[in-house]
Amino acid sequence: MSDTEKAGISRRGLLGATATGAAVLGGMGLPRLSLMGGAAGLATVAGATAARAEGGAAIAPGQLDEYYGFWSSGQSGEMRILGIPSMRELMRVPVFNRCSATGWGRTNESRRILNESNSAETNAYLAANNQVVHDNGDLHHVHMSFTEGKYDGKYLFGNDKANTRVARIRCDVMKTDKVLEIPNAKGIHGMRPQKWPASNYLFCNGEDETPLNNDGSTMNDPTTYVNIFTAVATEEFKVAWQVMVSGNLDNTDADYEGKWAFSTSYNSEMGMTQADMTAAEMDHVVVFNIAEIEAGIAAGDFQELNGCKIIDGRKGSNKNYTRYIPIANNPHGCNMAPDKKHLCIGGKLSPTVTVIDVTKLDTLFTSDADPRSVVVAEPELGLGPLHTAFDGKGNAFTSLFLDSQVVKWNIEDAIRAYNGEKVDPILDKVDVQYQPGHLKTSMGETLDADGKWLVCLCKFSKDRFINVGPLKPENDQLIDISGDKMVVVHDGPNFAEPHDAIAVHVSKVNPLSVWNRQDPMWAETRKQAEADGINLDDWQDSVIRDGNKVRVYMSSQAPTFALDSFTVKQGDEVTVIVTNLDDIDDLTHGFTLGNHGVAMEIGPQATSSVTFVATQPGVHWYYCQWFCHALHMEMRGRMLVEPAA
Ligand code: K7E
Ligand code: CUA
Ligand code: CA
Repeated sequence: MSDTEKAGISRRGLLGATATGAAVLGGMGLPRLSLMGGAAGLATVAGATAARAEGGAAIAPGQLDEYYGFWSSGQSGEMRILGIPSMRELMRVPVFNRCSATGWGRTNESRRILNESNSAETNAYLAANNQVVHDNGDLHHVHMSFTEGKYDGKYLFGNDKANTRVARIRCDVMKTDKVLEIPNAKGIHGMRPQKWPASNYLFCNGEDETPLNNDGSTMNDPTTYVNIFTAVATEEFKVAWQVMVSGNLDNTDADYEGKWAFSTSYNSEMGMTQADMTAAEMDHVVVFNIAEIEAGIAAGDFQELNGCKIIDGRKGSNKNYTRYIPIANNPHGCNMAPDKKHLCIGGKLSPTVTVIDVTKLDTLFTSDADPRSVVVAEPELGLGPLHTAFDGKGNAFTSLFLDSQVVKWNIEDAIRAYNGEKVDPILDKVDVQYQPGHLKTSMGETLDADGKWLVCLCKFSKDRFINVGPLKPENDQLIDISGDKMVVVHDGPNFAEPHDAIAVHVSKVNPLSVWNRQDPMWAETRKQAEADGINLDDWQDSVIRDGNKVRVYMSSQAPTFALDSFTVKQGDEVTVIVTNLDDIDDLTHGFTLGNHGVAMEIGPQATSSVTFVATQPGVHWYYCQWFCHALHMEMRGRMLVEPAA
């Protein structure tokens, strides 16, 4: 038994014998505070509410937020977690991006997830371009899974408009566990989980038109182009079915009865130039009839392409799969109100929001009713209406991109005005800084909408912050909507580029602090370890040679790696497998190998692995890059690479 091993075992024994790891750690080096105690936590949430009542967004040091804000990050490709109302950034969760800190996109575990569903074309492209994963993503929308119209705290989902993917994030560990490249579609933009009875489907809009068989045999004839709407089965995270539609697909939402999904289309013209895309006076919303589509699939009324069942829901297909409701030129946002009845479509080029009564939609499938007969209001709200959010009290909040405002309006008043009554549905307008896109209310896309806060994601921060060069931050503003008048209470600079966010009450989410040793994330790695006769749950300091493949197993416990050196030969393919045996809240280690572009996070009780070819003979130090202990600097060791003969 090596000295290191002895040290490790005795340290583990010490920690295991102590009820509060935090106290032990404090004694060993860094002082650590536990801020998450049950009673203390509740008290500070109450404190946050008190601060809001006083009209401020301030959350004092040591106080906790009342809501998790799950933010998209657009072209940064990650998901971010902010606290609301403090607007403090709490965490970044890599999804489609690569992450220097955590090794997402570099570790074997993350590469398995990122590449699991790649098409043959994607794999060929990556190989030809010396890439192992796509390096980017464009994550516009984050939504949580629902049970009966309410957040269930199980999963978050995100889209990748750039590379036609969707991803699932586990809320228990706040890590991405599934990535799906969607065949046949191009450019997944709008994305929403089903709300009722549960999020069995994730609805995904294909924004970009291409020939269905996109193999180059036809390219310049847009009449052969189609767009694809996809339902992903959320547990298996596989395509359940697809629908071919007329016109492109922008944003989407689902109703509270599990009957419908809806998508806006700004290019019903199937134009290939901007002039052509804005030529028609009316575009449309597509209504998807879920039960009819399921029946059509069951009855075999589909074509199969790239492993997906595609139903024809185009205009003129004379089937009950879809209906097309005309909407003024180039609509954008698509938001279902928590009154279970009203769907709000942002006009964008039209100053209106179109309100559709979804309880009338059956008539469009059972009669020759005019598709516009389901429109019950169309208030003129201002210039550039994009997205709408709700307070659960009958009011709606719409972002006005061109006016740089948020407008609060009443849905029932808008309906009365549409019916000819003299009533102004607009209740309030507030200036925002500057040119807002999405906006979200606390719990507002669920039956628990509570009308407390609104987050407005401005595309420009114009004059709001000191100049940081030609590239400026965006500005996420927090608005108090608890009173009659909206009050902007916070400016939150943010990096490229949040499109959407949701505000989820802390009672809905309950992440772990320490990983479960049996987590499926490293099941493959565990299998290999078993084959090598290694117990990943125990102290490991083994180097296994398998031809020119070398597997280096080392556990870690603050502040040591089980191996303070290991030896390989130049040209070996080396896999380093690190298990963090510390089982203490907030005790993350890392493994960074100097001059090899290798770094990874290993959370408490987690296993992580990374593979590389040792091409450079000589001495290379590895170290823990996560500050974990007073002796964190000393948590390092050497890889000795013997020159090839
Ligand atoms: Cu309006 Cu991609 Cu939801 Cu941007 S989208 S704002
Ligand atoms: Cu372990 Cu720093
Ligand atoms: Ca158009």
